[in-house]
Amino acid sequence: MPRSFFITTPLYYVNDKPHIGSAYTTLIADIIAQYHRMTGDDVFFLTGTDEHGQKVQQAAEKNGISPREHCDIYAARFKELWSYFDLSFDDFIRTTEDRHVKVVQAVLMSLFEKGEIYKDTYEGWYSVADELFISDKDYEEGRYRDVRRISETNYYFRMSAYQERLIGYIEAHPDFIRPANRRNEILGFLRQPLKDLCISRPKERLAWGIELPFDKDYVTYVWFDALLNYITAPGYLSDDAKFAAYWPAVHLIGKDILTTHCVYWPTMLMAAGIPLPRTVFAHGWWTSEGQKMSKSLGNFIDLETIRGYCESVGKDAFRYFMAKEGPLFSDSDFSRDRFYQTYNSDLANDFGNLVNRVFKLIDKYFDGRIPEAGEPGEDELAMMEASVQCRETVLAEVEELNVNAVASTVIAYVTSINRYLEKTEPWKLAKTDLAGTGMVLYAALASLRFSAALLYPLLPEKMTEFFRMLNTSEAPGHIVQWQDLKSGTPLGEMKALFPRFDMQLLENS
Ligand code: ME8
Repeated sequence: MPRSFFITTPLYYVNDKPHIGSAYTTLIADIIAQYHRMTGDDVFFLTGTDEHGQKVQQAAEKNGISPREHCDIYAARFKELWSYFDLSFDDFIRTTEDRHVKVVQAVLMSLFEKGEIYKDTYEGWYSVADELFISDKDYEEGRYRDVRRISETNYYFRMSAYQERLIGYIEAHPDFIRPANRRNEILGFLRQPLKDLCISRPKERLAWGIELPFDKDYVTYVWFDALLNYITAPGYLSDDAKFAAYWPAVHLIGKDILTTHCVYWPTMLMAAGIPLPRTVFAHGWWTSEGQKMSKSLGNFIDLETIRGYCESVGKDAFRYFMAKEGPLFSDSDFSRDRFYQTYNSDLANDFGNLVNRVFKLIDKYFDGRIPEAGEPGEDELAMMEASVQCRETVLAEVEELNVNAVASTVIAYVTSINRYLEKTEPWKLAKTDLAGTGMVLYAALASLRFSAALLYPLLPEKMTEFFRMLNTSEAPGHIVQWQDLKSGTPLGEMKALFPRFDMQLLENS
C-alpha cells in the first residue's frame, strides 16, 4: 500500500493578484508533493482561493461588478500563474463552490446543535480593514486600521473551552506546529486566556458570505468558512473513503496566518470530532532588496517581475531559487543580484558545465556512445555510495519539509562529481588508457543522471530535457539506480541547459 500524503497551501484572497508570496508557498508545496510522488506516495496536493468577506465585496463594488464576477476574474489569475509554472496540484478549491458551502453549513449546524455555538451581544472595537473584533489594549496600541466602536449581536464558537486541550496537544505533538519558534509563539499566545470566536457577520453589514444554516440574517465569518476547505476538498461528508485516505493534512502557510491555523482551526476540529492536522508549517517572509515589499517603494515582486526573471533564465531557475534561498525557517531577502549569482554558480557552473564537459568527452573518445562501466575502482564505488547517501539525505530533508537543504545537498553531490573528474582527469587518461577513461566517464554520467533524477522536483523542465539528452525512454520523476545507465546508448543532441547569465547586463539596467 502506498503511503498517502496530503499537502495544502493557504487559499489566497481574491482581492489581490498573485505575487512572490503566494508563488513561493505554492511552488514549495509543489516541490514537496513531487518528492513524495517520486517515492511512490499517494499524494493529494490542494490549493485554491478564499473568496468571501468584506474586502471582496468592497473590491467588487468599486469595480462595478458582482462579487461573483470579481472572484471569477481573480481565481483565474491564480490558475493562470499555476499553469505557467506547470504546478501539479490535484484540486483547486474555491470557497464559493457548492461542495464547500454544504460542508460549512453542515459543520455549523452540527456545532450549533451540540451547543458549541451560542448567540451574544458584543460591544467594543471592530477593525473594518481586518474584519476583526479587537480588545481595548489592541485599540490603545493602535495596531489595527479603520477601527470603529460597534454594538452587535452575533454567534460565537466556544473556542475558550478547548484552550487546555489544545495546549496539551501541542505539547504532546512536537511536529504539530513547525518550526519550533512558531510552536513557542503559539504556546506563548495560549498563556493568555483564550476568548470565544465570533463566527458570524450580520447580513445588513456584509452580504457576501455563507449564510448561517440556523439564522438567515447572518453570514459566516470568512476564516471559519475558509479553514474548512481543508476538509471539504478531500471529501469530508461527501467521500468517506477519500477522506479517510488523505486526512490529516500537512498545511504549509506563511507566519502571518499562524494563529488562525494553530488556534482557531484545531479547536474547530476538536469541537467537530475530527483529528487535527498532521503538521502546520509556517514559513517566514520574503523581503525585497533588503526592505519590506511595497508597491510605493517600487520593490514589489509582482507577477510581471516574476515573469521577467523567468524569461531571462527560465522558470526552473526561479523555482530553484525559491527552494534554495526562500524564507522557510526565517525571513529571506530576494535580491536580483543574488538570484543571478545563485543561477550562475549552481546551475550554469556546477551542473551545466559538468554536463557539457562529460558529453563532449564522450563524444570525442567514444563517438557519443555511453561507454562501458568496466570494473569500478575505489573512486567509482565511492561515487556510487555517495549517491545513495545523497538520496537518503534528500528524502530525510523532504520528510522534514526542509526544501532549503535539499537543493544544497544535491548541488554538493554535483560538486563532488566535478571533483572526481578533476582527480581522475579523463582528458589525460585517454592518451594511455581508453578503457579506464570509459569507466571514469561512465561513472561521471551515472552520477549526473542520478543527481538529475533527484533535482527533478526542483527543475522539472530542465531535468526532463537532460533525460532527453541521455536518449533514454525513462521519464524523470522516479527514483533511479546509479548503475542502471545503459552502456552503448548513443547520446542525444547536447543542449546548453543553463547558459551563463552575463552579470554585466545588470549594471546597465
Ligand atoms: O491569508 N513572503 O490569504 P493571502 C512569504 N485567505 N509568503 C507570503 C508573503 C511574503 N512576503 N506574502 C504572502 C490569506 N505570502 C487567507 C488564507 S487559508 C484557509 C486562508 C503567502 O492571500 C504566505 O503563504 O493573504 C501567506 O500565508 C499567504 O501568502 C497569505 O495569503
